[in-house]
Amino acid sequence: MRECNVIGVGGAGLSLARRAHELVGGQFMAINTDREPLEEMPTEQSLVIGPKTCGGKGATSPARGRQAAEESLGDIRARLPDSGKVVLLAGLGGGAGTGAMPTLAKEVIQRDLNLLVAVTLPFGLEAERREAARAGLKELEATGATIITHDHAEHRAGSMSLEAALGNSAEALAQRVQRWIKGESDAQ
Ligand SMILES: Nc1nc2c(ncn2[C@@H]2O[C@H](COP(=O)(O)OP(=O)(O)OP(=O)(O)O)[C@@H](O)[C@H]2O)c(=O)[nH]1
Ligand SMILES: [Mg+2]
Repeated sequence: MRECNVIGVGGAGLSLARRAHELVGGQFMAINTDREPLEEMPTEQSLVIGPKTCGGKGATSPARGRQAAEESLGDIRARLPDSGKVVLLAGLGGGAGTGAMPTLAKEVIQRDLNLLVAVTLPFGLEAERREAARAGLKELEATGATIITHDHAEHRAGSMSLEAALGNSAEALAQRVQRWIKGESDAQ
């Protein structure tokens, strides 16, 4: 079987991808506008996008995340895998993950690789972020990619700490990614 490529995008995407990669193995790649969190990733396959647009910091809005991906399209094309299954993970609602994911998904689809997009949706408290996430999700749907979502607003009980909720979402998505890789997923 061809290897699987697990790719995290944006701050939350990195932690989600890290957990998924622990479970499914294969190649791990990390993409972000923010340089610092990338340096802590256990992979040499990390890519800072939009150094001019974001100056090595967070994108802060999806528009700037998208611009970062466009600025670095050459690097993205050179670094994305050209064989194997691909899983793209991000927490929707921020700048880098939400803005860059559609560009990345389109590039993978153009390579004719089997793609899964796995994303979290923001907590109910994050109203502005929920709006940004909804728009981002629509854009991802338009690429035709297979998408699985984990909605923090649905899964976080009132008493649950933020840390626990984030851990749960990483675990839940990792397990669904694993089922997809094994061909047992109903996501399509
Ligand atoms: N599962 C999980 N979700 C997170 C984590 N941190 C943030 N989130 C969620 O992911 C959304 C996006 O946050 P980030 O990933 O930090 O944003 P980003 O893509 O890095 O965007 P910028 O920092 O603006 O460039 C947030 O609104 C939260 O809902 C995390 O550690 N784990
Ligand atoms: Mg960030």
